[in-house]
Amino acid sequence: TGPSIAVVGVTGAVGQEFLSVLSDRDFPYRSIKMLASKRSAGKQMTFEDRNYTVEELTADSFDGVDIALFSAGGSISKQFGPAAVEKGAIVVDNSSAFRMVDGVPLVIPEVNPHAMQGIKVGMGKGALIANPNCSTIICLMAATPLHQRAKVLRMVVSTYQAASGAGAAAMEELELQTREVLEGKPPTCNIFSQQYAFNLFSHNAPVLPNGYNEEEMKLVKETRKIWSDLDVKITATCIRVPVMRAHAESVNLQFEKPLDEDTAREILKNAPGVVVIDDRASNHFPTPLEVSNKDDVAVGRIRQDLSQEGNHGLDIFVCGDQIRKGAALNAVQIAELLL
Ligand code: 11C
Repeated sequence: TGPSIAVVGVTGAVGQEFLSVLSDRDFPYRSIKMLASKRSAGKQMTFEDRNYTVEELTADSFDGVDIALFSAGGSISKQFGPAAVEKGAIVVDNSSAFRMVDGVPLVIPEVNPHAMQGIKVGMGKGALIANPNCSTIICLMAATPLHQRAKVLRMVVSTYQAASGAGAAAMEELELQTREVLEGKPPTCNIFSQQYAFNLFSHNAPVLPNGYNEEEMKLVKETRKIWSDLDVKITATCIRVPVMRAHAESVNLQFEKPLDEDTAREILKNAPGVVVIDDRASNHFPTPLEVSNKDDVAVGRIRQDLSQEGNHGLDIFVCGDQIRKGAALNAVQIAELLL
């Protein structure tokens, strides 16, 4: 029993994580299709003790599919997402292709589940739901509970983003380069144009005419859509750091109403999907390694921003697994809301 599922991009890092999360959460399904590009078609894989053959993604792949989880890049989503919807599937798309399209819900289940109200398996037609960018999800998991209490007027985000955001090949390149540098060899630069191991650099997304890169503008635009607040002021600087699979973000918040750090800590302790790691005495705060392979986003360094008067500002430091809450887990949570 349960819906018929298709996983698009099943051989990728997020595709594989979709399967782990479906299994971990005992997601009910009556059938599951493993879809990928022609290159991967025919590969054998095992999932929950059953053998599957990876099938080539075509427009006909979605006959009888109730929920399609997509993570195969924006152009594949644009090419096949609408076709899947046409066939009656509800597409949960992890790419940026449809996030900013009017009428497409952009959802973090803990933050704005109401945005996808009325969209359910069995409603008799397909639909498209977008999964936000990983850095937006991780930031808003911590910022939203505070926003709900004191209303964020301005947010300054600085990210420290992991290799996984650029895919499995970038993770492999980080590992390879680390070995090469330690052995005194020149690092192989296929995915990134410069040395990644023992270095950091501005995010590899294209830089726009306004000087921001696309990753930074995603944080700005997606937050406004998710919060339904076109006035919130946001600025961001996104950096790629040599970390495997979890992003870290420093977030400075300015509020309309005063909010003291103790109240903020209590709010965050009670926030779903958030854990507080904020031990000043032993200098223990969130790290990417501690949240890797975990569902919860960790927040710490919760402190009053001294540069803002009257408790109107806070600084926080957030870490979250990019592949899990930043992508696959969030999408599967959306799928749960469809049942
Ligand atoms: C990164 N956030 O960490 C990116 C990757 O819009 O889904 C995902 C880009 C996107 O590099």
